[in-house]
Amino acid sequence: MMKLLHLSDIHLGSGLSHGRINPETGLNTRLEDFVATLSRCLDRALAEPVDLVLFGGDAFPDATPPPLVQQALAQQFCRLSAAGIPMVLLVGNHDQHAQGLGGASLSIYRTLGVPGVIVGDCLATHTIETPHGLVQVVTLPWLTRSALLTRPETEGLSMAQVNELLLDRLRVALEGEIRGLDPTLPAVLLAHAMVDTAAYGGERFLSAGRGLTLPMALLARPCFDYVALGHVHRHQILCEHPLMIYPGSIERVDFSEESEDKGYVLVHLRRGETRAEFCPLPVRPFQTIQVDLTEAETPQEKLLQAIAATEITDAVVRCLYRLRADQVEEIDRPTLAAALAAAHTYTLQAQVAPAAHRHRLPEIGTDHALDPIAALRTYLDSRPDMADLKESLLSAAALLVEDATDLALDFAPNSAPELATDHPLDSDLDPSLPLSPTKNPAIPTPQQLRLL
Ligand SMILES: [Mn+2]
Repeated sequence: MMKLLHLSDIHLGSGLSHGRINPETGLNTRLEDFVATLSRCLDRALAEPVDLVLFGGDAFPDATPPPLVQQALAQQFCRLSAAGIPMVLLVGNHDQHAQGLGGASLSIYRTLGVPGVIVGDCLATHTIETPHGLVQVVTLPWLTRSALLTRPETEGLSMAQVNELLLDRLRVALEGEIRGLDPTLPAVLLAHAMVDTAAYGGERFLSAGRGLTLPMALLARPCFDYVALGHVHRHQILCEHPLMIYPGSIERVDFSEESEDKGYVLVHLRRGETRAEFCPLPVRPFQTIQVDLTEAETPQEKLLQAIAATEITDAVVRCLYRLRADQVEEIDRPTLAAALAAAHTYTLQAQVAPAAHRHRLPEIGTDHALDPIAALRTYLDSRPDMADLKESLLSAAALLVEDATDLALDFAPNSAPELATDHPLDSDLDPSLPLSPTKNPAIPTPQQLRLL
């Protein structure tokens, strides 16, 4: 019986906003967490030892990781290479260049000829020699339309029509690979894909037209003894015959993975008798504290009680609280900071509830135009409770207006079409987190008051 270790979605170098700088190493603690978890995972591969390691794609947040991050991953995979354990590194959507011209961040391993490393950046069958015999691995990386279709073929078609055409091409191409398989040898399909029957976390929802979704039946073919998936961050078993599994990400990338177990899959491969076990990895906890203080007589106390009731030691914590405008001054940040000191890192996000009676400002009508600064001044004149903030808000607003042109220019290159079609399911951006102004010039909704 052949033993495989299947892991996926490492995303090394993402989620750094949840970490802090380790003064001893100068590195972000979340990068260190991810490396330690990957190392623990590969320790198992070496200790068994397994016959083959399958990586399901998304090594980094993008195709151009900084050298430090690229090197951290290489140091780990080289341990397998040194021990003579072969591995297949599949290319996920985050590993591909946005232009779709090939050249993924993992291709360097093939260029360097690292022994035992196969890079799966196209649909192909690889026959791999292991201590327990030969195994066939069909690699199916993340598909972009340019992989199977030319521009003239897709001209004038809707997104749904393009996806249908792409699926037709894939069916034919996959059939070709399947017909070429040697039926006397075990066969594995390694795919980075969104499969239609997969369950996503409640906090993430599917939106039609973004990324290609593959029907489960297309991949669940009896010729495969195991179907190893990557892309969805939540671990799940999609099919029993053949066994088809998403191991999920190895570390929590953002708060949407707060309640998910993280780990890898150990597979015992045998024709018709394949077994697999999910092996959890001990990863840093994420904790959300959410409190509505609008009815509280002593909001500060209620917030402190909620913090005290949560296991925050060494966790990445976010504290979301809702309060009335007149309660804002009752919240004392230094006291909250002291209460949250045991957390690994924390963010405080206050939401000010809108006042019960909204009154229109007589000075602002549709009959005359106001520039943004004048509009803000008129608004602040109507808010005596914000009088002491007025001058700082006005000067901050003036700076924003001055920078607006620069920000717009900075923002434009990031909205490349390929990025726009990237599926939000494993996006590294947590919409609840404050974004740095250079990355997103969008102004928070008026009810949002960020205390960090
Ligand atoms: Mn992915």
